[in-house]
Amino acid sequence: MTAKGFFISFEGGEGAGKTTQIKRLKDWLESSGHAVILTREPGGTPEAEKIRDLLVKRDGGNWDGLTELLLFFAARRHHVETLIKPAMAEGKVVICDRFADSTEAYQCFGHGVSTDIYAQIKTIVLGDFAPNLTFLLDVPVNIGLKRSKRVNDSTTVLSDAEVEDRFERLDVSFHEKLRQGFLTIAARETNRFKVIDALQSLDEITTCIENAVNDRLQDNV
Ligand code: T5A
Repeated sequence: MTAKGFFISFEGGEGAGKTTQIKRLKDWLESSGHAVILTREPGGTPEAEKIRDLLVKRDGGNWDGLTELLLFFAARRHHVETLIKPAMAEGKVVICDRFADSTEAYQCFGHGVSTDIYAQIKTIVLGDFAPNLTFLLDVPVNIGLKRSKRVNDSTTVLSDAEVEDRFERLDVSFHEKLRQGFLTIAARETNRFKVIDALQSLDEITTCIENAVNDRLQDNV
C-alpha cells in the first residue's frame, strides 16, 4: 500500500498493447504488496459502462465529435468521483486503460473538436485532477490496427452490433492524426508522460513500465 494513492493511465492508438501491459503491471504491483484497482475508460462504473456502449459499440450511435466529447466527459466525471478518487483516498494504486488524453487525441486531433472547448470542459469536470504518471504506448498505425483486428475477429460470441470497433473502423488518416496528437500531448507534458516504443517485445515494454513505476512510487511516499 502506498502512503498516498497513485494514479497511472495508459494511452495509445488501437492495438498498442495497453490491456496486455496493464494486466502485467497489476500482477507485479500486487506481488510487491500494493493494493491495486484496475479500471478503464470509457466505463469503469456500471453507469459509465452504459455510456461506453453508446460510444464504442458498432451500433452505439452516430455522434458528432463534440457530442462524443461530452459523453466521454459525462462518463469520466462519474468514474473519477465514485471510483478513482475514493480508491486513491484509501492509498490504492489506480491503473486506468485510457483517460482524458484519449479525448484530446481522438475527439480533438482526430475529429477536429476545438482544443479550447476540450480544455474548458476538462477544467469543469476534472479541475486540476490528473494522472500521476501516463504511459503512451506508441505503435505505427498499420501494426496497431492489425493487432486490434485480430482481437475483435476472435470475439465470436458477440453479434456484429455488439463488437467494440466503432473507432477502429475509421480510416487510416484518422488514426495517423490521433497518433501525432498523442505524441504532441506527451511532448507538452514530459513530467507526466513516459513514451514507450510499442514495437518492442512484450517483456522489454514490461521492464520499461516497471522501472518507471518503481521510480515514481518511491517519490510518492
Ligand atoms: N476513446 C476512448 C475515445 O475516442 N475517446 C476517449 O476519451 C476514450 C477514453 C475504446 C475506444 O474508445 C475511444 C478509443 C477506442 O477506440 P479501448 O477499449 O481501450 O478504447 O479499445 P482499444 O484501444 O481499441 O483496445 P485494444 O484492445 O485494441 O488495444 P490495446 O489494449 O492497446 O491492445 P491489447 O493489449 O489488447 O493488444 C492487442 C493485441 O496485440 C498483441 C496482444 O497480444 C493482442 O493480441 N500485442 C502485441 N503483439 C506483439 N508485440 C507487442 N509488444 C504486443 N503488445 C500487444
